[in-house]
Amino acid sequence: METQTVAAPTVLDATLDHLRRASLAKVLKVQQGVVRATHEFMFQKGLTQLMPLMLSPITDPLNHGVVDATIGYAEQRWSLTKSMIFHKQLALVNPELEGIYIVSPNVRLEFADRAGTGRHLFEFTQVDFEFKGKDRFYVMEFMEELVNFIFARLNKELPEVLLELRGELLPQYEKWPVYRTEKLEAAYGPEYEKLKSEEATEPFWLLNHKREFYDKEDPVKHGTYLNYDVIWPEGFGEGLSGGEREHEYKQILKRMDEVGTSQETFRHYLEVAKSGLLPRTAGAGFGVERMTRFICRLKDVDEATVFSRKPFASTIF
Ligand code: ASN
Repeated sequence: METQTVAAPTVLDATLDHLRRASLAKVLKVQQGVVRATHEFMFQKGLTQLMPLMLSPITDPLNHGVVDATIGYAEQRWSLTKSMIFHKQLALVNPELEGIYIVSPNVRLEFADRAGTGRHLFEFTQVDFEFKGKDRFYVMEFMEELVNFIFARLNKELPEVLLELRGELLPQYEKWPVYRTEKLEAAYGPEYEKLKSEEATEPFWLLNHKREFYDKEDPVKHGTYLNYDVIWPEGFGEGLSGGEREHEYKQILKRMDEVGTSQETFRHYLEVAKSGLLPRTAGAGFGVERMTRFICRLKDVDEATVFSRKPFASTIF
């Protein structure tokens, strides 16, 4: 007698399911709306758009470990871009550039422990922006205004899609609440970010993460940092990070020492800093797919991709 066996789904089946799923086209429309509105806002505010770079001898050392993504070319090592933080600072050495932004692809080969977070992709896009001579208050207000601008645009352009995907139109927010990491941690324990995000109904700011050397230490209160994250509400978690930047040579060296960053790797960047050319800047970057996820209330950020980029998922395209 013949037995019918059902073949186990292959990687190709899973890829095709991901590619052909019902909501994809609508999610992409929303994402396109986010990018279009962002460009419009940046243009109105006078920022200059830079094209992204994917390779450089230096890139963001990041606050957490990832798998090395470097290649050899022309007798040196080139890193795939993890963020364009240093190129933002260096671009602003040009005396005529004041505010810049980049729609920037980032490759971060996350370890397997980030596969199930719903928030991580090993390749994603961030809108990265930076201002000369501005401070954290300016950047935070800028971001709040940008989000209201994007949301108002989407409500106008795609109301039916929003109703279908998120069940309601997008809100307009007043000023976002501001919290400090150490206070939330004391109140909620180590999972403070997740717990507060789950409880929140509007985005909020989280100040003072001890992070990469380039985020400025408070010159008055040593050991605290002039940086900020946006946390999306309803449990969607972190959506932006940024800060005022270290730009003074001695302070950069001190911070590199503290966090264990190689001076050798950054020797040319350090030379620029030593010559006093690095301007005082502040900026941030938000994840495009994460914003799409929040807007569309997607379970996993990977639902904002056409080709899965979930850490360690077997992927063939
Ligand atoms: N874009 C971020 C910033 O401006 C850096 C990052 O993505 N790690 O601070």
